[in-house]
Amino acid sequence: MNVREALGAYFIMGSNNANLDPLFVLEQALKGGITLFQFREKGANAKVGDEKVKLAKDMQQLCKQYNVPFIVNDDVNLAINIHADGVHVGQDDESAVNIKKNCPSHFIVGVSATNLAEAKQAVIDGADYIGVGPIFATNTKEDAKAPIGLDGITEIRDAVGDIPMVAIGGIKHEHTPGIIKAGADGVSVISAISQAESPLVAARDIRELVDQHKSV
Ligand code: TZP
Ligand code: MG
Repeated sequence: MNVREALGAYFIMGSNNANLDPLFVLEQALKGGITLFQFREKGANAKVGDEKVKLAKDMQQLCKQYNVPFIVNDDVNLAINIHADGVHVGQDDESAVNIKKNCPSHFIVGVSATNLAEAKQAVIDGADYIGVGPIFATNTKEDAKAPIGLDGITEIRDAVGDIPMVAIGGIKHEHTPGIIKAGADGVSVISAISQAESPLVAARDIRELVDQHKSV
């Protein structure tokens, strides 16, 4: 997988992020042209156990139909067990160093960074990409840190070299050009797609802006 390319229009969702059937929303987003999907099943009423595994597998299957890589948030064992394309971890999760040691070599490991020090450490730890943010204020993540803004993206980009990097947090489709100009390889969104009146149109709007502004 070309990680930098995959990071363009990165959709993240769990069952509680959508008001409609999450599988329907995911398929709409796939039809709209998302380039990567992360299964992030956490927070209020999140599915656990067999139900979580079933939803993950159903979503993975959909992603396969559209040739879009499927990444699991936090749950390294689930990612390995269902042969996901990778895992995304935050600062309080298993370390990227460990995951890299114990996972197949094609496994993509993404790490969240909320500031420059965390971003630099993620690179040292061998992350395949970093997710930086929140860029703007967001209600989707309860414990989100202070927004770093577009300047925060540029500051991190200047310090970490050319590691694939995606921006997250409070992003709407119209932010895409500015985010890419600031130094990110793409945008990752939850609510801009999962809560949109048409997830298909929302995904297509983001994808079109990514294609127009990203030079790969
Ligand atoms: N990490 C930092 S902000 C955030 C995560 C998971 C939430 C992003 O959701 P939204 O709806 O795109 O602001
Ligand atoms: Mg986490």
